[in-house]
Amino acid sequence: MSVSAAVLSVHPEVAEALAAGRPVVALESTIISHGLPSPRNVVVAGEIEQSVRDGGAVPATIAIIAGVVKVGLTADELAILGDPGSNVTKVSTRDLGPVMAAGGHGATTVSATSHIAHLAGIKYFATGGLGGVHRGARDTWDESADLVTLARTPITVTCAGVKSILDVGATLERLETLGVTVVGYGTDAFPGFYRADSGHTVTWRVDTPEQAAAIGAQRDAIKAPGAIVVAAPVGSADELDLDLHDRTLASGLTAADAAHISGKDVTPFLLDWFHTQTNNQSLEVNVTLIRANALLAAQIAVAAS
Ligand code: PSU
Ligand code: MN
Repeated sequence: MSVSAAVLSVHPEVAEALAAGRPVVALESTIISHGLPSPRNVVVAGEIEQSVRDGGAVPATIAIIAGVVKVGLTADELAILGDPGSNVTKVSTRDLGPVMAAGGHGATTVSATSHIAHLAGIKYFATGGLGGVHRGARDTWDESADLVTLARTPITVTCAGVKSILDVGATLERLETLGVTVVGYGTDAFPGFYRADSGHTVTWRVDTPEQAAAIGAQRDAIKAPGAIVVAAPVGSADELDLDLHDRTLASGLTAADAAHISGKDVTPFLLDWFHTQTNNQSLEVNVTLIRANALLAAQIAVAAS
């Protein structure tokens, strides 16, 4: 796939690894700019990249810096994304053109990151939790663009399921309709982001990185258009307490409603609500699970290479 270097700037370390067929894992940047509080976000961004390296792969964090789509960021670029004063737009696939045209900074969601990773030839991607169908979607029609992008983007994304702020059952139904393969990692239960078990089950299960890589290879062989979601639960010792989770979610949904939060602001609002209301316990769970996902994605990329 040829894309002008003027719009898609691949970091030399990433470009060399891709050219040599070495494992590379894409990472999103919305979690840095809109999912985690400053200044911890920049520290965590570095830790996530380190987890990918620990797993034996090269990290490629994706974002838009001054209108240019970057695949693999420098420390200075990570710092720009983490600074609340930088005016970083949350960029889903529909926002790519406008932010590039304006020469702005953009933090890419799972949707935009998957699209760019695939364009750059990267087949593995790690995140915290996918977006999906929001509670109340019957009235609001609020469904993350992550779902439709995953339907048409043949990558393997490692995550802790979908965010527990969502309607998880409805999201799983939509993933089925959209042709996205969902695989539990070491579990038959679909993970619940802050919680190991969402209360829903998965159709497919793998227990090793090799098994996950084999599914990706066969998907590619048969040219199935959609993503494979490798859903890895947070460890039982690291979960958010169930009562605290349910109470915080209920109060957060009420608060979002009262403040008339809608559209792309809903997810950042609820994540921030969790972090403040749980005294950062949810933040620690989020950091733990995303680092574990980054490590696992690297192990899958290594197994495939
Ligand atoms: N996972 C996290 N924190 C996040 C997100 C995922 O642990 O901040 C982000 C991802 O970028 C995902 C986005 O694509 O939230 C979904 O936003 P929305 O619901 O507006 O589509
Ligand atoms: Mn939305």
